[in-house]
Amino acid sequence: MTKKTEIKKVRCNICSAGCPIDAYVQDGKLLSVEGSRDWPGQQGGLCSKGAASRQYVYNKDRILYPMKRVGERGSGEFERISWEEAYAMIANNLLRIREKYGSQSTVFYAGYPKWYRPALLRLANAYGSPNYCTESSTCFQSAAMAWRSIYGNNICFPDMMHAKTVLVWSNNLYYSNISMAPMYQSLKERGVNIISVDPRETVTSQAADLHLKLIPGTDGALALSMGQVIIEENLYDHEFVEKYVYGFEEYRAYVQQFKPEKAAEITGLDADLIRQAARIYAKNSPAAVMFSASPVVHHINGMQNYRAVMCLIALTGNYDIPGGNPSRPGPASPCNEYMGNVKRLNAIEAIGEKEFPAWFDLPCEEAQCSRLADNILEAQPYPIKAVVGFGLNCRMWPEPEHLQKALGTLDFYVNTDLFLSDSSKMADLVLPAASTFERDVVVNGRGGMFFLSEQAIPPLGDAKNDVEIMIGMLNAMHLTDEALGQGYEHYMDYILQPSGLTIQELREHPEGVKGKVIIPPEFKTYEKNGFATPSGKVEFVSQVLERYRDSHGYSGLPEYRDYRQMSGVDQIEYPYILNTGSRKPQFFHSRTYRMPWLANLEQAPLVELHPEDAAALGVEEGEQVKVTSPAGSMCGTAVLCSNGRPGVIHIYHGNPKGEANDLISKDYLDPISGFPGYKSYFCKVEKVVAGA
Ligand SMILES: Nc1nc2c(c(=O)[nH]1)N[C@H]1C(S)=C(S)[C@@H](COP(=O)(O)OP(=O)(O)OC[C@H]3O[C@@H](n4cnc5c(=O)[nH]c(N)nc54)[C@H](O)[C@@H]3O)O[C@H]1N2
Ligand SMILES: Nc1nc2c(c(=O)[nH]1)N[C@H]1C(S)=C(S)[C@@H](COP(=O)(O)OP(=O)(O)OC[C@H]3O[C@@H](n4cnc5c(=O)[nH]c(N)nc54)[C@H](O)[C@@H]3O)O[C@H]1N2
Ligand code: SF4
Ligand SMILES: [Mo]
Repeated sequence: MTKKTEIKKVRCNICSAGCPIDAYVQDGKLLSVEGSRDWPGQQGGLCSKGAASRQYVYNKDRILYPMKRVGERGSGEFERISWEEAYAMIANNLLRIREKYGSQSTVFYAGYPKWYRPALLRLANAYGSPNYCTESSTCFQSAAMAWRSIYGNNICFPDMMHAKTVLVWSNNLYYSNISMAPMYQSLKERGVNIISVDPRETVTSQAADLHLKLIPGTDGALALSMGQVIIEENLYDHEFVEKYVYGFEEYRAYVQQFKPEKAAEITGLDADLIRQAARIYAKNSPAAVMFSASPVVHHINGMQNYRAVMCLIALTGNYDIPGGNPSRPGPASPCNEYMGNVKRLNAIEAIGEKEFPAWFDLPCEEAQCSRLADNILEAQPYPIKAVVGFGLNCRMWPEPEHLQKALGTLDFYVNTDLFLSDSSKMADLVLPAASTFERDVVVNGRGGMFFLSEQAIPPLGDAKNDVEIMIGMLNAMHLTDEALGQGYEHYMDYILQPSGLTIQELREHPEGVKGKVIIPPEFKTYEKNGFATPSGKVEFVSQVLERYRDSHGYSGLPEYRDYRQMSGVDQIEYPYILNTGSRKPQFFHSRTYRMPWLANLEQAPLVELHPEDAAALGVEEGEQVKVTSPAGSMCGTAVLCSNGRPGVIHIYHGNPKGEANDLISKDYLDPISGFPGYKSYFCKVEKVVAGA
């Protein structure tokens, strides 16, 4: 007999916004989804990706069973096995490898999903490996490092609700974080001054009062120039600077090189516009800076560029005040998002430690794995023999085939994913992850609220949630961990402990429960606690970076170095700046290309050209073009876009029909953060002539 339809309360997990979904379920099947009607701001709505959730869950590429490789690596030939066999295979291989090569020879890697990361770190620790790492080697952590090098604490997100001025330093929330749109719109209604720094006109920048449409990757020169204007026009906060800033005199002297006329040459902006932006930001306090996890730091000079931006907050006295950038909650880093703060083992050298030492001193609590492929292929800093991946996909990394090749040489490689991705095909063993509709997960919301994202349907096939799989691995290897050791229910209670709540309470209250407030809502905390930097002050000259001046050429000041000079690329041969990966509403990295509703919106990879460049190349809208960089080439369809700057080519990444990451060199990395220069490499463009 057909049962009646139930509504289950689930959090979408296609991106990290975690929008509340009402899932309509009948007979264990997901019938439809809509944004929770009882959630303010959602009211039935979901973005295109969330609305297509059924195509995510019931996708033909879903991995449904544990499967062991039977064909050649990469052939995609697998044979179904039981969970017992899978766990035994993992335990045998990982314990053998640990015995022979040491615990550091196994790398534990997490892709974009954030919720299971603390558990993976625990698994790595229990095994004894310092090599816990994530895709955050390309996302967020460089901004977090920049922040820590100045302020010592975790990044302070803007208090836009109380700001008079909001400086949106590269963020296109209408595409990348749509749940913030109502709040952003309310800024306009309140008459807040909005300044946007973005090389393109976007929905977000169009709502700004001032748009600084700079050349990508020149953010540091702009920020230093704003600093110069603020000091010259005596608009800075003398009291804060005198009392709390270390290195102000060096900074003051350095910014003299970036008078607006000079910065205008570097950034392609008008000098008066730079002055205007500096004045609006400095004169209309409280002023908040809104950051992004990626575009400013996806350059080989990106970490220092963001440091230059972040110095403006202290310079104008907007640090830790209401309406500025207050030092209060907000998920501090992906790893602290959940309770049970746990530290990475650091007794053994981790991958990335020699090349990117500041990453480890401004502790990112994970290893820097941008060079994972080289680490494997060159046995550096020691042999890497196994990878335990949860959502590892080469598509997001520069020169994806290089990582594929490296994965193919491993002694043992297991990947857990929802889908049989390209990198899953290289594995010896693939494990089926449950989607958000198939698992219970504790969700930590704003203001100390906790929710349960409830399991709406039984897992498809033999799928299990990622943390259950980690628990299975831990037990199979007879390892111990206090949070994971007693099963998944206990794990949920364990991570809830600091909030004083239990999983039972969350089950009884689908509307959410308020937990104990751990960090009180105080401002100007530095008056009591100082700053957790080596000098105890806000460091305009970072002592941590200075440590590596001789060995690595780092500078304590937020020095601007121009990537056009640093790159070593012949810019006569490759005359265009290549900016890859600005978000599109319907795509989420490599994942949503699998969903027909979304993939059908764009049949081919699009290469966005400014009309002036298209005219010079003799290319018309819709024609095929070949884009070539020193690293590789790809073909796509030309789209003429006047919202960007002439001389800059934009391509989205992750498209299986044409991968922008094939164009980015694996060695084109920020020497401080290790982040790839996804947003300012170089290319040439040619029209593809049919039959030629
Ligand atoms: N060219 C270029 N490249 C970029 C960027 C760019 O701007 N330009 N951006 C970079 C940034 S900021 C980021 S964050 C990275 C993202 O890089 P990735 O994390 O690699 O991105 P995804 O493709 O979203 O996810 C990786 C895998 O996780 C799987 N997955 C999804 N949900 C789950 C789950 O619940 N469990 C498990 N086990 N697996 C799951 C997906 O199916 C997918 O195969 O890309 C980076 N790469
Ligand atoms: N739909 C969708 N949403 C996503 C994602 C996705 O793949 N799809 N990915 C998620 C992830 S992992 C991340 S990190 C966030 C990123 O979130 P956002 O930072 O908001 O996303 P982007 O569109 O990459 O970049 C924002 C703006 O930065 C501009 N930009 C590019 N280069 C530069 C530069 O050199 N300087 C400056 N100042 N601006 C620049 C772009 O033109 C763009 O308009 O989005 C998240 N949300
Ligand atoms: S913004 Fe879209 S994809 Fe992200 S959680 Fe919300 S509905 Fe899901
Ligand atoms: Mo990201």
